Amino acid sequence: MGSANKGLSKVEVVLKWDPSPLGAPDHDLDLIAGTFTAADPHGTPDYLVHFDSRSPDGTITLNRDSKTGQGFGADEEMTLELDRLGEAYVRVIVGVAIQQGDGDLTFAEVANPEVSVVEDRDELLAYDFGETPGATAATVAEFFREPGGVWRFRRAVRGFERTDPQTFGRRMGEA
Ligand SMILES: [Ca+2]
Repeated sequence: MGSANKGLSKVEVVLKWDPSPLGAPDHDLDLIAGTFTAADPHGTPDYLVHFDSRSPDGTITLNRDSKTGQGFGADEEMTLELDRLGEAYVRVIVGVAIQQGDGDLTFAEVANPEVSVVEDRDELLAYDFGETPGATAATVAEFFREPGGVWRFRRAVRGFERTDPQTFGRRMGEA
């Protein structure tokens, strides 16, 4: 049976960006995952996973986080073990939010933001935020459970303008 029939099991999400110019305030981007149950698949997330919030059952893990984008390779990295999620969960949305100071910091103002979604060696998504330059947060990926039980991926790019990370976390199910 090919992987197309098997569905997704363990997925990695990687976020990279370059630091702000010398002397400018740090650019802090956050990977955020929201989980949704069949009772409310597009409403308020059942729980969120980000730098300050862990998955209660350990199925979604933020392995690496950054407040500056400094260093080589991944700045933030998240693992989603979709096949271990409880039966109640039917949908997971992954997005990226920019921490806001004064005013609205958008993806167009951040140097080289890039997010990718990979399972084994298969790249499911590579996105450079070129479609959402004026947004301060954006959903990028949707995982959903089919009636048969297998998990599928769907690209789900949607920008949220003038939205702080907390508000984005509450609204990301609208994507
Ligand atoms: Ca961060």
